[in-house]
Amino acid sequence: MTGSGRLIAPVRSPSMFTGRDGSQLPSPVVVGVLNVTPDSFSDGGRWFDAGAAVRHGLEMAQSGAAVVDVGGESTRPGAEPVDAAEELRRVVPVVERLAAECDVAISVDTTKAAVARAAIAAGATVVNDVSAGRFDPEMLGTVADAGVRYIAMHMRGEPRTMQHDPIYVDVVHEVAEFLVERLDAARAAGIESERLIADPGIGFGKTVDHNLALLARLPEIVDRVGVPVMVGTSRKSFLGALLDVPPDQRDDATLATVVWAVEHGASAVRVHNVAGTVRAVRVLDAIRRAVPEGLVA
Ligand code: PMM
Repeated sequence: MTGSGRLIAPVRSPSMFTGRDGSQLPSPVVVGVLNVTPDSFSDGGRWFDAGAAVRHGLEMAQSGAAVVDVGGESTRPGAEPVDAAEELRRVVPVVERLAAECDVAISVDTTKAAVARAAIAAGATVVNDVSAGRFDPEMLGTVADAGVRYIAMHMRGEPRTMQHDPIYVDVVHEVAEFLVERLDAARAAGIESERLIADPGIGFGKTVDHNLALLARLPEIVDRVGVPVMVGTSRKSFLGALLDVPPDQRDDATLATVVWAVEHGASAVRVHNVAGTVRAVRVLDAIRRAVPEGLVA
C-alpha cells in the first residue's frame, strides 16, 4: 500500500479506455482473452505454459488489443473451482511479464480478492470479476483501494451449476437490474462510477434464446446501467448451437455478434481472435464516419 491507501499509482498506466499517456482510446475497446488454464472451453491448455501465454498476450497487443485479460480459473459451465494458490501461480508471472513488456492494459479475470491484489501489484489495471463481487466479500474493497477499473458481470448462480435449467421472466430486465444493484454495491464500497464497466455475461446461466435476447435488446441494458458495457460472445456455445460448429470454428460467427454489439452500444468486446476483430471494427468505424451528416446511423 502507498501512503494514499492505494495499492498502485493509477497515473500513466494504460487502463482499458486510456493509453499510457492518458489519452482516450478509440471505441470500441478490443479485449483479448488469455486463459492460463488447462480446461477453458475454447482454448484450454493452449496457453497453460507461462512462456506461451506471454507470447500470445504480446501477439494480441500487437494485433490491436487495448486490454489483455488474463485468467487462471476456467468459468466454463460445470467447471470445478481452483484454489487461490494455484490461480496465483498461473496468473501472476504472466501479468508481471506482460505489464513489463507491452503498452496495453492488463486485466485479471478473477473472482478472488487475493488474486486481484497480487495481479494489481504485478501491473494489472483492470479487474474482471464474473461474480460481480458476490463470491469474495473483500473483492469490492480491494478494487476500491487499488483505484483500478472494475468489470462487473452478470451470472446466474455459479459456474458449476449455472446452466442447470436457467429460468427468467424477462432476462433483459433481470440482467439489467442485477447489474444496477452490483454497480451500486461497487460504488458503496468506494469504486467511482468512472472506473466501472458492466457486462451482461453472455453464456453464464442462459439458454440460447436468453443470449439472443440480451444481444437483441442490448440498448436497454446500456441505457439502464449508465456505465460502459462490455460484451463477451467469443466462440460461445450459443453460436455452436446455432451453427453446429466446434469452438475453433466460431470466429466468423463471433464477428457478427461483435459488429451487432458495437452498433447497439457496446464500448468493449472480449474476444479470442483479436486481429480479425480489430479489422472488423475498423471497417465499421469507417462506414460510420462516411454516413452523411443529418442521417441517423
Ligand atoms: N466470458 C468468459 C470468461 N470471462 N468475463 C467477462 N467479463 N465476460 C465474459 O463474457 C466472460 C468473462 C468465458 O470464458 P472464456 O474466457 O474461455 O471466453
